[in-house]
Amino acid sequence: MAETPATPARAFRLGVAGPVGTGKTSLIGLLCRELADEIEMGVVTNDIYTDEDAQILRAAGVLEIDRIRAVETGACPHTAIRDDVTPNLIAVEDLEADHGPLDLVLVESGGDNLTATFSPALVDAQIFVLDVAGGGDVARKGGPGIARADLLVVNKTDLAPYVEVDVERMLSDASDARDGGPVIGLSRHDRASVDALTDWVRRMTAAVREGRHTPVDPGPMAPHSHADEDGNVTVHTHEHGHGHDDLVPGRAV
Ligand SMILES: Nc1nc2c(ncn2[C@@H]2O[C@H](COP(=O)(O)OP(=O)(O)OP(=O)(O)O)[C@@H](O)[C@H]2O)c(=O)[nH]1
Ligand SMILES: [Mg+2]
Repeated sequence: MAETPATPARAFRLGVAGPVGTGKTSLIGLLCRELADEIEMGVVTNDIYTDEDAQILRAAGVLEIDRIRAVETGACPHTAIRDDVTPNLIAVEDLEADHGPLDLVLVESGGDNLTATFSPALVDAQIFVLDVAGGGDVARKGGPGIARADLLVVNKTDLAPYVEVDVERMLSDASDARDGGPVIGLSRHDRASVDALTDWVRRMTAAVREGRHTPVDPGPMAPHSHADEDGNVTVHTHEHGHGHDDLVPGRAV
């Protein structure tokens, strides 16, 4: 009797993280535009107080409006992608219940610091996005997202001449920081780079579907601080088992 191909119980969850303004929403819009005809997709965005990124994607018409959901984190977005993933997990599960079976759900972290990483409890793989406008040295500085995300994207390569960045050098520094792990220089104006990105996502989607991919935690974020409305600064880390519950004003936890 012919074997029925195994159907995965749920969609491949792909996180997109990176500093503010590097092009995470644009990259997700690009992937929807390029792949929605061949892959069943959904999107979840994270912002502190708004659903602006979801609105941008809906307005761009890249995907059916109800397939784009927003999580308003109410706190720094990395809390929701690293410490308490529940609101995001619920958003992904709701999407799948309403539109499933889906092949791929893209989860965007709100713009955050250079070391924001997703928890493997939330995503199966993650893309970390830098841009050339952030400076040619950024890739060399490393950090868990740069060093160990499943894919590093150096975006907006079309802007390199204006910000005096040597793209080849930045890509080779990035590759060194990742011990040869995949790096793609991307510009929405450069067709070959868009094809490289969509190929990677296609291959990763197939690998997850066929059980050939094991999620890896890029590692905890570096210690960092937050200031509340009264200007009180709280320093904290994201070691395993320690979340914002452990916040102690004025000292690292
Ligand atoms: N020149 C150029 N600009 C780009 C490219 N990709 C994105 N941008 C622009 O970069 C700006 C920021 O893009 P977003 O996609 O909103 O960035 P983001 O990382 O989602 O931003 P936050 O969610 O606020 O952190 C926008 O003005 C985009 O149009 C690109 O390939 N080339
Ligand atoms: Mg965004």
